[in-house]
Amino acid sequence: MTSTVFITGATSGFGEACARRFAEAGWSLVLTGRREERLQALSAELSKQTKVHTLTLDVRDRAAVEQAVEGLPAEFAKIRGLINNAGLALGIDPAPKCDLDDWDTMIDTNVKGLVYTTRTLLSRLIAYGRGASIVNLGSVAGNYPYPGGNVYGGTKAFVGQFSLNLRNDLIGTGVRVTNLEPGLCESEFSLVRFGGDQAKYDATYAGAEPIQPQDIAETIFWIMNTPAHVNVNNLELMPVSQTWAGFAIDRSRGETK
Ligand code: NDP
Ligand code: 8X3
Repeated sequence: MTSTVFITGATSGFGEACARRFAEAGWSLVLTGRREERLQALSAELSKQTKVHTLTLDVRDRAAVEQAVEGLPAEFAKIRGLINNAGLALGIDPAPKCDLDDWDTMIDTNVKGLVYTTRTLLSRLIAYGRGASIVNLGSVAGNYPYPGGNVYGGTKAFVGQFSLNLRNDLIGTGVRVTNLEPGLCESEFSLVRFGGDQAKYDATYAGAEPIQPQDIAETIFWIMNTPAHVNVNNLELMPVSQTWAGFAIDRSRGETK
């Protein structure tokens, strides 16, 4: 029987790379994102390899998510894999300088969008049962604080705890849940974060040999194809070039006795 994977945010980066990786292995694809043209182009390309269904939607729109899933054609209705990938960071300013609208957008997308998609697809994943998987895109930003990480890191910490709690609730169903936590990866993520500033994008990755979307796709493909009795709970990935900085210390108080 053909397996079907539902990928949110398939119009670039990890989601697009996952679409290619799963198509290569013959999985049917349900691809979602807001940019219709990109979805159509990817669909036209991958339809030569496998069955593809596209859903142009904004994961923040709960009704749109529910209607899209309800209206899935019969041949895409049985879902084995859900990749909750759609997400973004906006800005890297310290909290007092942040735009509250940006915080809203990150919470609405990374937290609420992921929750809407998960809840709406759960019955289909449970119906698939043994061998089904959910992979949620968390981040190292959910594990470690960094300057300017504020709400973005908070949303990814939510993804981590939600993933663990979901595992508990799905015991006995056969559905696996993984929180995948990448570090520095090269994708449009940084263009989005820096408002399209190409120089900041280039500086982010310069000389660092960051993880590529294909590396993430290969990892997700592996997670979803581990034996059905195995659950990868959390998996954190960083490029070899990335480690941790030390604690920050405020020395503005001058000499102490
Ligand atoms: P990209 O910017 O390349 O891709 C993000 C995808 O999310 C796009 O396809 C975009 O599609 C989609 N998306 C964003 N907002 C919405 C929305 N409201 N509704 C539907 N789709 C949306 O970034 P990455 O591939 O790098 O990131 C994917 C995920 O991985 C994100 O959750 C990110 O937080 C996480 N991550 C990224 C890391 C990195 O360094 N790159 C590291 C760790 C985690 P469209 O604009 O067409 O809607
Ligand atoms: C993306 C990785 O370090 O830019 O989630 O927050 S980081």
